[in-house]
Amino acid sequence: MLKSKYITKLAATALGAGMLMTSLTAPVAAADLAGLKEQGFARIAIANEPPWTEVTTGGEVSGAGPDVARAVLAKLGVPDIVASISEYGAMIPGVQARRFDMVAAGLFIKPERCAAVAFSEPDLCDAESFMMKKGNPLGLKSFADIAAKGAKVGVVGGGTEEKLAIEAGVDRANVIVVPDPQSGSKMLQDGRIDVYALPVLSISDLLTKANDPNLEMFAPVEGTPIFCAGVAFRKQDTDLRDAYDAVLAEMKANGEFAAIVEPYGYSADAAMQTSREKLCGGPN
Ligand code: 6CS
Repeated sequence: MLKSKYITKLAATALGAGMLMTSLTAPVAAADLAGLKEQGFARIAIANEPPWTEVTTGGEVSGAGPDVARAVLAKLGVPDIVASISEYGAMIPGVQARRFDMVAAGLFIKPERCAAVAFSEPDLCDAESFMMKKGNPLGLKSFADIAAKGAKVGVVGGGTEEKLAIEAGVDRANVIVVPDPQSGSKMLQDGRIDVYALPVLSISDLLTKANDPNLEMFAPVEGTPIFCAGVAFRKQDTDLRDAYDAVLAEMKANGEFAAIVEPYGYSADAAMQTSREKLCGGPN
C-alpha cells in the first residue's frame, strides 16, 4: 500500500489488485499504538463526502476528519495515514475486521454504534438538511413529510439519513441508496429522486459544486437533532482510543483543534460542549 495521504484505490492501480488483495486480506496485528508506530501509518476509513472527508483527483486525502486524525496521530508518533473509501454501512464491520485501524469519516456517535465500536470524544457536529428542487415543490421539511408525500429520498448507504427515513415510515422502495455522496445531486437533477438527505455542510458543498439555480437546501430537517461524529476504533482498542482522546483534549484546549475544523465550517465549540458519554447514552 502506498503510504502517506494516498488512497488504497490509487495503491491498487499502482500495485495491482493482487497485491492490494493480499494486503487487505492478510491478518493485521492489533491496532495498538506501538503497532501503528512500527507500521508507520494508520489505515483509516473515509467516505469522500466533503468537507468531512475529501479525496482529490490526485489521490490526496483531506477533509476535517482526516485532518484532525492526522494531527492527533502525528503527535502520538504515527506519521502518516492511508485512507480507503468505504460506504458508511461497511465502516464499522471494516474496523471490527481490522481492514481499517480506525474510521475518521464523520461517523455520528449514536447509541447503536457505541455498542459496536469505541468512539473518540466528539470532533465534528452538524445538523441534517435536504437538497431539493428550487421552491421545495413537495413542501418537504421532515422525513415524515417524505413518507406522507410518497417522495423518493436519496441517502448514502448505511448512513444516518437512511435510518431516519425508515424510522419515519418512508416506504423502503422510496429510500434510494446513492452509489457515492457526489452522485445524489446528479440523481436529483435527473429527477430520479425528489430530495437528497445529508448533513448541512455536505449539501452546502454539493450545491456550490453543482452551481445549479434550480436546486436549494432546506435545513435543519424538522425533528432531527444536531449530530456529532467521532473517530471509531475497534471495541478492544480502548488503549489506542484513550491515547487518541488525550491528545485530542490537549488540541481542543490549546486551539489547535479549532484551527483545523473551523476553516471547514465546523464549530469547535459544538464538539466541546458535548461528550461521547452523552451521545452514547452512557460509557463507551
Ligand atoms: O455517520 C453518519 O451516518 C453520517 N455521517 C456523515 C458525515 N454523512 C452522512 C452519514 O449518514
